[in-house]
Amino acid sequence: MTSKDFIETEDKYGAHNYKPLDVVITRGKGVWLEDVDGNKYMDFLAAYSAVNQGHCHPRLVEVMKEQAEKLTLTSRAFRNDQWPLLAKELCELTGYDMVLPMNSGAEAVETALKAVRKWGYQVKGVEKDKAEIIACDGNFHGRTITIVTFSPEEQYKDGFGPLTPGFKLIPYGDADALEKAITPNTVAFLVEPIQGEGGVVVPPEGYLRKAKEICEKNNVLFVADEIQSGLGRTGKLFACDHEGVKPDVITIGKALSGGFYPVSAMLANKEVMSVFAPGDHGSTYGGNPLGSAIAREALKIIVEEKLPERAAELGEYVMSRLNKIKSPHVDFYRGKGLWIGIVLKDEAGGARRFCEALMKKGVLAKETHWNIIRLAPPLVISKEEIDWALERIEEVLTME
Ligand code: IF1
Repeated sequence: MTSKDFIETEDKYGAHNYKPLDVVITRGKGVWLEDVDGNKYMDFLAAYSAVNQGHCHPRLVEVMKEQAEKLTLTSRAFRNDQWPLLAKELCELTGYDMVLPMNSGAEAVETALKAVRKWGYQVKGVEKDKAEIIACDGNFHGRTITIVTFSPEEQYKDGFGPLTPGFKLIPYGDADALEKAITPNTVAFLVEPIQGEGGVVVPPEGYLRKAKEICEKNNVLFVADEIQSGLGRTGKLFACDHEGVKPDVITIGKALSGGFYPVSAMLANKEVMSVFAPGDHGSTYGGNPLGSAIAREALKIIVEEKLPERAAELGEYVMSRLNKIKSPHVDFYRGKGLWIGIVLKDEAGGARRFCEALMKKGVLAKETHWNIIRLAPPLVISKEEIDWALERIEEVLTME
């Protein structure tokens, strides 16, 4: 079958809930991808930061094979010998007391929403069904009905009502707005420390610290969604680490399994996690031995291969090189670590044509909104590979 055949088959039988670039990938190794026609591409999206460890990391292939031959799923009706070790290792790495495992990122966020609501009723003493959660304009936290309720993107919720009550949106990066929005019924503030879908939006310096202080003062839980920003992408293990902020609750996913298997989690201290009693929440696959074994190894790779440090160093290098490009189309660059948004001028005619031009040159990147090119390669990328990509990025940014 050729690319064209695969595309036709997908479009005939698969739901049309995406509009992907027409490249049909069949294999991946490190930062490299290969399509069914034998063309090679460098991956500058990294599956939205799920493959920070690089495609088909040999250590993950090994662990996955080994565990798959041994035991894959018991459900949580029984215990297994991998989940306890993942839980312990995650808590030791992150400094949280306890962890609740799920599969997708959206499920981890849903878990956090349930936890903070129940905390509000049981611990804070909010009246039944009155809990309020504050989120930010420009957010992306997933696609469930409750999560799209507070999406700023009309399309994400249009046609899916009735939606879930109890959410309020405030401008991102504005700590005063947070202070003003809090009421006695506010149980939590949910925030991406850097907004991904928003277009790699880095909030003003000190914002997270200030927001955390405001939350503490008002007995409101600070919940950081680190599903995309966490696990090395921004140059630290968590994006909140840049401001020395330790959220009350964090959600992680994506790179937690290095692209091998959907594994997500919510982390918190004992006070918050203790609101969950047996039967309150769960998932058939959450904490399964296959996913847990993979996640344990994926975390070890992040630490042992110093992926956050690499992201910090190489990110700075990419940013300095980008700033030297004289492009008629670029308004400005922003980002942290190996997570960079190239914000184009209105006259540039949108980011899609630049991403398509990059694809023709062998670099796969994806636009976000209409005018932002997002760069987020796997964190195992070498300086030589970055130079190779930058050459092509420069060609594209300086084209007509
Ligand atoms: C898609 C975006 C990126 C996330 C944060 C939770 C989730 C995500 C901060 C949910 C997911 C994804 C989903 C993916 C595209 C992607 C994305 F453009 F849609 F927003 F990365 F920028 N919190 N982000 O970024 O995690 O349930 O998907 O595992 O196609 O929807 P999930």
